[in-house]
Amino acid sequence: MSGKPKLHYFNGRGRMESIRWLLAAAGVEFEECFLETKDDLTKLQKDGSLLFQQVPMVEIDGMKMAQSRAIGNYIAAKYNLYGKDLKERALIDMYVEAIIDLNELLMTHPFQPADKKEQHFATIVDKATNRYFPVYEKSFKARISNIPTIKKFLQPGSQRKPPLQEKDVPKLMKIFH
Ligand code: GSN
Repeated sequence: MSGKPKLHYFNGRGRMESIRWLLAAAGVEFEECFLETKDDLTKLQKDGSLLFQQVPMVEIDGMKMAQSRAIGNYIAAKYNLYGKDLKERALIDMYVEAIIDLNELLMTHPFQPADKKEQHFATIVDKATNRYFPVYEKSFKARISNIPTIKKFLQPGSQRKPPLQEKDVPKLMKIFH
């Protein structure tokens, strides 16, 4: 068995993408096991691999970790990406929680019923524009994109995933609903 972390999720961003980014930033190679069908999820649920019967799940350091925040916190702490003191860590937690809030809105958009989609989209635009984006520094994207490990992750051919497309929705509905 290789010592690489093994990520169990579907082949898309969702709640795993920030974990992929963290590992990429830390310069850690990882393997991915993609759920393609409901049976793939059921198999993991039945063999006791999922603490709360949910993915993301990451095999790392002899653990089968569940809960995306817990996984992210573990990787960030392990690779010194979690601040130099409690106050810096608190700041990181605040920025992370805000992005998780926004990501929840984005992730659920493709699954909104047709009559709610337009309003939901308007909410996303409003919250992104007026609540979340102003908080992040203008220079943030340029600075982060220039960290060598991130630069590599942003190149074509990396394990970074594209945004979810409408065409992917039926397959995900079959796996998770
Ligand atoms: O952040 C977390 O890992 C958890 N608080 C939520 C994980 C979650 O909701 N997983 C869904 C798949 S959708 N996205 O990530 C899941 O595994 N559903 C299957 C089920 O039987 O609940």
